[in-house]
Formats: sequence, structure tokens, C-alpha cells
Amino acid sequence: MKIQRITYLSLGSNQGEKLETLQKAIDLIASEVGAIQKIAAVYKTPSWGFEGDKFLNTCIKVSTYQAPEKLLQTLLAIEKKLGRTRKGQNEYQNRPIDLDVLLFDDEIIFSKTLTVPHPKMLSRKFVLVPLNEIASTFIHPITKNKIAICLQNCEDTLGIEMIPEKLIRPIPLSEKYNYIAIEGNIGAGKTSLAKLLSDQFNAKVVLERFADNPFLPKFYEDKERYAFPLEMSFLADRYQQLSDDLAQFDLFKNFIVSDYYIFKSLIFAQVTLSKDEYFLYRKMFDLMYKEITKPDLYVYLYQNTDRLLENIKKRGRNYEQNIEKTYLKKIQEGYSNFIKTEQNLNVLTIDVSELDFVKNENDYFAIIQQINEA
Ligand code: PH2
Ligand code: MG
Ligand code: MG
Repeated sequence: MKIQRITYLSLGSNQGEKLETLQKAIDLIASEVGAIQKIAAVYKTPSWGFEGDKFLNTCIKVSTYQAPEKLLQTLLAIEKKLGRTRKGQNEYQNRPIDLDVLLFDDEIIFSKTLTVPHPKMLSRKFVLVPLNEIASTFIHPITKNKIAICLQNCEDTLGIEMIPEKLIRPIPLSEKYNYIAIEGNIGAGKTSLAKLLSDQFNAKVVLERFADNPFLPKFYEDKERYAFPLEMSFLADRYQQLSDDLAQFDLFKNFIVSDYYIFKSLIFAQVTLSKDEYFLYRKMFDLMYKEITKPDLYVYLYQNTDRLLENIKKRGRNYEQNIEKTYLKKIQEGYSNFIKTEQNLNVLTIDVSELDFVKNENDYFAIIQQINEA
């Protein structure tokens, strides 16, 4: 099991649209680091230690599964995204954003790149005042004092001033959703995304057991002959898996993510079955559908047919290699009709045709950002 850690971060900006940049940094941290638990007020502060413009500073409490070094890398990448450039020297400079790790659980870290607790935090009011709002009883692991006492002991004389504007806390996925279903055509990347999400957010993952279906290879050889048993066995299996797995909620997991939703059975059946077969199938489907928990969020991955074919080739399942474009197009239509007509489902369509979220972390984060904003 992955361990969730608590970290306190200091945020500062003294260039550009300062308040807006702090908010953007918080939104990116929510997507890329972990759940934002608390945000202190924002303070206007004179630049400490150098001649520069006034800062806006605040502190946040974040829970994360990242290790300290990875956390540092992520924060540096976010600083870059928000326009921070670092010039070789070590002296202080104006900056659109500065993200510092103050505390990481009760750990004491002295590595080449990272020192925790932050070595200067105890001499800075612009750190201790906001930190004290959200962590007054947290014990500083070196001095063994509560943050409230650290603040009393701080001799910094620079005046700092709270401003009325508040930053908005992005609601973490695990607070918003119990069950997210990832959907899309064959080769859209459903399983990859479900796995990445479950890994990042410690969610329980429910994956379709397509490999065990003995009718699938036969179906691709002779569609008319094998469509009905194939669709029936998929339906039975999906029903069984979803009714079991969605009911058993794992206390140590934050939410459930699946790489399909039972309705895909009907979408495929519409394409593959004859009229009277479909009629019978529909009766069975309606009985089962009523029983299945609806996802709180249904993510539909849109991918163009050329790249679907590419992905199908890449993953190299033998029986899939002769899938035709026209078949994929029909499935695509089935999904888009379903999405258009299904009013009771919270659908988020994500166009992944320009993204490679498996290879490119920023493409993955762009998807997380869309899910966060949904
Ligand atoms: N950060 C510094 C140096 N000086 N002064 C204020 N007021 N706020 C800061 O965030 C700050 C600073 C180095 O990171
Ligand atoms: Mg700093
Ligand atoms: Mg810094």
C-alpha cells in the first residue's frame, strides 16, 4: 500500500499578476502533487533579504504520495510552467512564483538538492504567520516546538499584512467522487488511464476481463455467428464484476476507477447483433442495468480512428489485428449517440487525439486538470 504523507509548502510571488499566479500554482499542485487540505490567508510582505518588489505569500497543507525528491522536481516544473526562470547566481531575485517545501511529515532531510525543514523558515514571518494559521500545533522536528511557539520566538521585524482576497481550494477527486468510469473506443487508452489514475490517487481499479472471453477471437473470425454469445458473455461478466466490485468498497482506497461501464455492452450489441437478437439482448440488459451503480463521473476518451488503429497495432493482440476502420467508426457513433441521449449521466468528454498521456507527463496532467474542473 502506498503511504500518504503530509507536507506544508510556502508559496510566494512578487512579479506579474501575483494573486492569480498563486491560484494557478495551487491548481497545478492539486493536479500534480496531491490533495490540497488547507490554504492560509494571503499576506502582502516586504521582500526579505533583498531589495525587491513586495511579495504575496501564503502556505498550504497538501497530502501526497510523492517522495520528497519527486515532490521537489514536481514543484520546480510547476514554477517553470508559471514563467519562472532561474539565472545561475544564488542571490535572491524577483520571481513570478516560488514554491518551497517547509515540512514533510516529521522528516529531517539533508540531501544535495533539498533541506527539510526549510532552513530559513524559523527566521521568516512571511512563512510562520500563514503557516501558524493552518499548522499551529504541528511540531517542528528539529526545535521540537509547536509552530505557534516558533512564531512567538521569531525575531523577524518586517511588517506583514493580511489581504482580504482568498485563494480557492480545489476539491480533491477523492472528495468529489466515489466511482469514476473511463470509457472510449477500442484502443482509446481506457485501461492505461484507469491504471495511471488509480496509481496517482490510490484508487481501487476495476479492469475489464476481456482476455478470458473465449468468444472474442472467434467473433473477429466470424462476426455473425459469434456476436450473440459474445455479447451475452460480456454482459454477464461485466454485470457480475461491477455488482461485486462496486459494492465492496476498500477502506484503504480513495475511490473506484474502472476502464469500462456496463452500458458499453449495449453500444457494441447495437453494432454487432441482428434486430431480433438485439431485442432479446435488450431485455436482459435492462434487467441488469437497473442494478448497477452509476458512476459519479463518466469520462469518455475521444480518439480518431487512425490513432485507434495505431494503438491496436502497438498493443499487438492477435485477434484484434484485422479490425476495420468502418467497425471502429460504427462503435464511435454508438458512443456519441449514447452520450448525447443519456441525460442522467455526468459525462466528461476528453479529446485525446492530440495527446500522448502515457509517454508525456504533461499530457497526463492536462487530463487530470480537465477531470478536476469537471
Ligand atoms: N522569498 C525569498 C526571499 N525573500 N521575501 C518575501 N517577503 N517573501 C518571499 O517569499 C521571499 C522573500 C527567497 O525565496
Ligand atoms: Mg524561497
Ligand atoms: Mg525556492
